[in-house]
Amino acid sequence: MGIVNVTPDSFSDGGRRLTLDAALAHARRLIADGAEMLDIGGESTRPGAEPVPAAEEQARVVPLIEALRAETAVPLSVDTMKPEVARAAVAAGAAIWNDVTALAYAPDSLAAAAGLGCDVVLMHMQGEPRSMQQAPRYDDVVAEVCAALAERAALAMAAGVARERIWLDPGVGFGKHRTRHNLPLLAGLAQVTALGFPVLLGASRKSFIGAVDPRSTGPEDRLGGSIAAALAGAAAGVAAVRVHDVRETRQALAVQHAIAGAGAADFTLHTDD
Ligand code: 7PM
Repeated sequence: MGIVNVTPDSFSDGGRRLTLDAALAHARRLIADGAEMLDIGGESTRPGAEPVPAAEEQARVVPLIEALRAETAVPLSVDTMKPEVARAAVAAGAAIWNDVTALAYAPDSLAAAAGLGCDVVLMHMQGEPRSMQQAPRYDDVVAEVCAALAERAALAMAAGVARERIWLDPGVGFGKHRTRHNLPLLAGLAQVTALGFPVLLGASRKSFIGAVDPRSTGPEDRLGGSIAAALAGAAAGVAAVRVHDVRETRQALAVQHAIAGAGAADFTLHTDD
């Protein structure tokens, strides 16, 4: 799953069309690099970010979803906690509602997801985006994340979301201490996949990587660590990884897969292809 942000930057500042064109160009590149899904976000879910009003968020993501829908069959996901934005995104052609609050932000989120009939990603977060990194606490991070996700999945199903529509995500970096919580969570991912739902893992460029590697100079300098986390996820059976660097991640996964296959080939076929 490739990450597409539709947010004004220093180049496109003030220009809706420039922002859209930059995001569209980026989305096309991710597809060419092998993305099998795209996650489109209008920046409402960023820790510490200024809250973006629903109308603004919708005006950012809907035109991109419409433009992509017209040219690709790649499933599109919308990264939002607001049911009105999810509704508009699905109407525009999104197939997946990726909600970092696991449908807990608005009182009508669960019913909205059930009514939309789209896939939903239920991500774990302790606390709320503005304050979640202040003092995250767990006795057993893996067990508590699993219990919370199982509870949100049960609530979603009770509200009418079909079991087959539900994805779970451990929420790396969302109310987790950079090393004390994120690393054990990544080490224990097999317990999340054992819950029986497809799991999405988002570790790309996150700050725990910078905490492990003191040489890392910032988010752009975390590719190696992002790939290490994606490989750990694949080994634990996650169904998808949410990443910035699709091409490099696919290459790493392809080599991991090829090496795993080579062991068996050792005592069967001996060919070069
Ligand atoms: C600043 C801080 C900018 C954090 C962006 C982020 C996830 C997600 C995000 C995730 C799912 C990022 C995050 N992360 N949705 N949305 N899982 N399902 O690093 O891990 O992209 S936003």
